[in-house]
Amino acid sequence: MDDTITFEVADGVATIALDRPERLNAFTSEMLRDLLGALREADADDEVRAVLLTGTGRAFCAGQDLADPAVSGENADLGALLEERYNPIVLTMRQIPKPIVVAVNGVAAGAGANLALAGDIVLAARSAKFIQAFAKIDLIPDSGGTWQLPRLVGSARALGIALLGEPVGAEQAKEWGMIWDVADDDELMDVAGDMARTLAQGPTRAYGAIKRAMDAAATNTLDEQLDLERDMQRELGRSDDYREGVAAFMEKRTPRFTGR
Ligand code: T3D
Repeated sequence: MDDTITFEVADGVATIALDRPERLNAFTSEMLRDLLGALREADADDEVRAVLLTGTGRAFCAGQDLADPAVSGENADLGALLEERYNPIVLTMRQIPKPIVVAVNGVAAGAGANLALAGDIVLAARSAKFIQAFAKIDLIPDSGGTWQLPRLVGSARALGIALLGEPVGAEQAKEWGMIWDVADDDELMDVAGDMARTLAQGPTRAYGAIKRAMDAAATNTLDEQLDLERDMQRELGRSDDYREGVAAFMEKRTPRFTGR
């Protein structure tokens, strides 16, 4: 890894920070490679039960670094960049069974906004804003933006946000259902850290199944979804964590989930 991503594991939480503050954490190819590596490391490490993704400095991420040779050369192939770098990150974020909390500490623009929205629980600092900056440079929202936005906020708002490219403030994003919650700027990391640590103590098998089921609902019929719920519930009903959850409820104590 170069030094544009930081990765730390503590209390069952892998904290990944985009760390190129002098460029508002805009992505270079190497940084994208390292972000994918960090997500895969978090997935593979049994000690990690939740992921916290954030940015260093005043921004979350300004999207693709527009000065990077991968996008600024005459023969730049933006499709290849998406295929090789951005798309695997989005898919990995959705496929990792561990919950991903995103703490949007400042502006999130372009692919930076859409990678934030690929998380499971998105918390934003009150001063943060989300900008679909793409159309301003003759591009479409990528990194899953055209998939996520209409699902989150409905097509009227998604189209307005994408066509106009205007900043959507944190409070507005919450009101529209784009994100989970807003915290005061100086409290964001405490709130996000507490949430990630709480999730890390939780029933991780159920969390993974919840992520899969919610995503599957985008393409399943009701019939198919009911079948999926039945199959998942059958499997979860045989888990140690299910037995522990029920026992703890009956005994009025805090459950001790193990992920088995
Ligand atoms: O290859 C492809 O294009 C395919 C993939 C596309 C994915 C994408 O993400 S496309 C969208 C790329 N992102 C943008 O278009 C956003 C560009 N940035 C901005 O609009 C603004 O910087 C912000 C709204 C994010 C923040 O504005 P502000 O006023 O708070 O800060 P600033 O002064 O504009 O930026 C601070 C510095 O960061 C500045 O450098 P300087 O003047 O101090 O030397 C600025 O140029 C630099 N910076 C900000 N964003 C980028 C960037 N440098 C390179 N690439 C950036 N995306």
